[in-house]
Amino acid sequence: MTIPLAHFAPSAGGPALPQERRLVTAIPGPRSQELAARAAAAIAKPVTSTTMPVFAAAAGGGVLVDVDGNSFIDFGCGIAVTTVGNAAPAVVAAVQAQAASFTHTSFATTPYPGYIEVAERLAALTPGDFPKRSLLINSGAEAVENAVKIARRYTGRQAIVVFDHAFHGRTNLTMGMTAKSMPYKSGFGPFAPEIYRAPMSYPYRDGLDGPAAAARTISQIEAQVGGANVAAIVIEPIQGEGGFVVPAPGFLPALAAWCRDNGAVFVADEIQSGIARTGDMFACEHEGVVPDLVTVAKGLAGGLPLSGVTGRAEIMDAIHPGGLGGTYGGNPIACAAALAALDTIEREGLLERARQIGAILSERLTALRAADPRVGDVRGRGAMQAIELVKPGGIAPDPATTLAVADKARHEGLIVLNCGTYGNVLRLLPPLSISDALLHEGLDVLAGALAATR
Ligand code: PLZ
Repeated sequence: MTIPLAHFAPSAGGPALPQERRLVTAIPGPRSQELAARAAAAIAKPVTSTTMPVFAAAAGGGVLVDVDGNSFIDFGCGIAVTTVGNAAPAVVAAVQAQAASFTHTSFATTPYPGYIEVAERLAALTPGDFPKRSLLINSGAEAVENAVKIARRYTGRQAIVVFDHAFHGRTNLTMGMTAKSMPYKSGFGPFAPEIYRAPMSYPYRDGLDGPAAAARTISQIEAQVGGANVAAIVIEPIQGEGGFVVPAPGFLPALAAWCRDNGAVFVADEIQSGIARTGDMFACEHEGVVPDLVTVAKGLAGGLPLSGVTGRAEIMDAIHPGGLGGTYGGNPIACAAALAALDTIEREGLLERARQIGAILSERLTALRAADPRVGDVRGRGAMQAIELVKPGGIAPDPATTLAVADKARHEGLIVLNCGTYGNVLRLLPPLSISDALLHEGLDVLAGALAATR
């Protein structure tokens, strides 16, 4: 796919921005430094960015331009959100048109067509050839909260099974479902009851194939929770914040089958992995897994806050009238953005583009691993891939090198995010609107940062 190189319009994002890495000041530049001082005086310290030291002015295609005019290659998409590109033209137009007609009515008060259209699209796009229903809300955590609510009401059971390295959000229930203590949970308890953590399949670290990993997990669930008590298994088909862990083939299908046999609801949390990111619309499709419920957010609405739960009609409709909702859920502007983002994926062939990006990432990252013993593992799918950094000679995590490499790359004009339970994973999440040239240049910057951190 080619990005049109129109003239530079400093206040406008979208693909019209010059598609180049260009550093014109030290990082951070003077305007970013000034904003950082204001942020420190006005914004709560715990929400301050620890990723990029610069402030955004415009973004689109494969770049983000800061307030000093520095242009960064974007391998972050926020946090895996602007999959169709930042300020994607169709999204911008849809948002402008919807905002000009009405901004809000509350779907429970006066419904509108956009919400229905998004639900229809999600029913068509999610795996499974059966009647489906959707609920739209605002954030990923809210989607996971609702999936749990629905599964408990439908099954009449309480236990929720989650996994090592899982991330499901920062609300009280989803904090409890999230695995990592710092920074997500430490000091924020007590957490909600009836959350049970089971072993994840993590081929690089456990060396188990899918069936063996599933047998271990299932025997733990049966012994410690009991099949008859499980309302739902909630799992990220490719884990996000926990380190882009891809379960061994066969693990997800075995868990889905166990849910079917035990009357539990199988929930795929596709908030980070879904909506074309992996080269399939949903990551669970890769293994033909059909979840009962799917949670979506991030890539769904081109950067606007919108999330959803989509699943089997009989499960979703088991809730009493008025039992699900929220003031802002399915906001009309966010719905218009989602329809435009989904159209963009279709019109521009972005599933195929995600696979092409995936082929380039795999090849380049595998070459890095071959040349550098600190790159222990390369994993992921499509435009969702990562390297795990370890101390050479073993698999001991190396978070210090990971931070140093990320910091170096960011100062060289690449937005790159870290993640992982042990803080030793660099994840690459380029927008599907990035050009091959920028993708390669971003990978060159990453390789250079690795070489400079020896
Ligand atoms: N489920 C799989 O990836 C959000 C959050 C980072 P919200 N991931 C990024 C941070 O520092 O909070 C996420 C996810 C998966 C749920 C969520 C939660 O989505 O929209 O952030 O609530």
